[in-house]
Amino acid sequence: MSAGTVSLARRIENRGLEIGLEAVGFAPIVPSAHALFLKEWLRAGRAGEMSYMERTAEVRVDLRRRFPWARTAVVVAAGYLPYKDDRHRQAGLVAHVARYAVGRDYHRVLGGRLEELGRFIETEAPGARTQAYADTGPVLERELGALAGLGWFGKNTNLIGPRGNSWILLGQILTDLDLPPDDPVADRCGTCTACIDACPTAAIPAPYVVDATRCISYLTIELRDAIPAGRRADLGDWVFGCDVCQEVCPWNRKTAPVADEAFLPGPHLETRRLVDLVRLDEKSFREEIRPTAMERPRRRGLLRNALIVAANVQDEEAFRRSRRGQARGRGSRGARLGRLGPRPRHRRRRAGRPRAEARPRAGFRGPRRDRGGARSAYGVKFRK
Ligand code: B12
Ligand code: SF4
Ligand code: SF4
Repeated sequence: MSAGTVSLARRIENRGLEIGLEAVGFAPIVPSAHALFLKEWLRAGRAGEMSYMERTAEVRVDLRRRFPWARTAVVVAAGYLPYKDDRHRQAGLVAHVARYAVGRDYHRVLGGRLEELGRFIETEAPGARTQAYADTGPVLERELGALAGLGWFGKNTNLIGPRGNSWILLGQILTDLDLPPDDPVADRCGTCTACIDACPTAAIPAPYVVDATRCISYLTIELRDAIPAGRRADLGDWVFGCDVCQEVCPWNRKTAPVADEAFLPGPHLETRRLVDLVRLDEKSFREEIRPTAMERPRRRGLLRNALIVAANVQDEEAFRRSRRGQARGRGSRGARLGRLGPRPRHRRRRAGRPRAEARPRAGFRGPRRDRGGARSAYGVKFRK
């Protein structure tokens, strides 16, 4: 590498730090060393309904298939830990929302910073080509992060990053510049298995493997349909995402919260209790939730999660005051809502059609208190 490219890399790194990134590293664009692992993961059905993972697998494992011009990935990490401990739970607010989602939508926050860094690169190296992604492209972001020396893969598969913790989000700029690669960091998990032992749903069947179909994060964020009855109790009080395998990681214990305003709790959670969330109307969703990462499962998915959590934590007021609770017993409407899942798009288009397809699945029973201890559709009992 010439002195020129080394100094350009340092300027890019410094600029990244100036605009609020925690670290910037450089990785060569090479085929994935774990291509077979990804393919096996997909074949075993661990991706569940995330069909985009399957569709883009060939590009993920070899970026040059879609970006033949790309030589280097400028990989960035942004620290996001908004607070220590369980602030929202303590305040009686919506208990558990993954910490990455309590602030503004990181796709936009990080996307904006990457755009700025991309412009800087193009100014410093006129004619350079760039393509930025923040969880939006067909990229194995953690593998690129590891290659760029930003951290190592924890056994929970999260990248444990530059400040020695995994409370980071990743993004990258692919460029045709040849920039000097950073050295990978050694794995420091050692004999620890805390994340594997603590996962409430046994979603980490082996070190470095996550079975998404069991993971609360997948069930509450990615799964579009109803959460299978046998999995509803697994959510516990997680309304959106899950942080357990990070909370128990000894590397995360001493992390200080960030001062970055973008990741501090926003109005969508500051005052919201579960009973408010189950009544979330379209207007509040549009105005308060949409600018955050919590918009991903759409309003219907959030309501689904909140109702399940209401049942799990025995919050009867929340259930009673929910639209579903109020609709219960009103024949077809109660029945229609009985599916407890966001209606897939094709069904929504035909929403005017009555009955047959609106009927709940066989065996559905609402969480009725008067059922004398029968297990509810949420997989939990309401106490008398
Ligand atoms: C699909 C996805 C999910 C799925 C599947 C998770 C998973 N582990 O794959 C679900 C919905 C469950 C999920 C959950 C979460 N996610 Co997510 N997710 C993604 C996404 C879009 C793709 C990940 C992927 O490629 N999965 C495929 C599997 C096979 O990849 P992998 O598990 O990383 O496996 C690699 C290694 O295991 C490695 N490998 C194989 N064998 C071995 C052996 C050894 C010894 C080693 C070291 C490595 C290794 O090879 C594989 C391929 O690179 C990325 C963004 C992106 N484009 O990369 C974000 C991303 C990984 N998610 C992220 C986050 C923040 C989360 C959550 C923390 C959110 C939350 N709080 O709820 C949880 C964490 C759950 C967990 N323990 O992983 C961040 C992770 C940041 C970080 N510090 O690592 C990412 C990078 C998004 C971002 N831009 O910041 N996620
Ligand atoms: S995010 Fe939660 S459910 Fe998913 S692997 Fe980690 S601890 Fe398990
Ligand atoms: S909890 Fe232990 S095994 Fe899991 S990622 Fe952290 S150090 Fe590694």
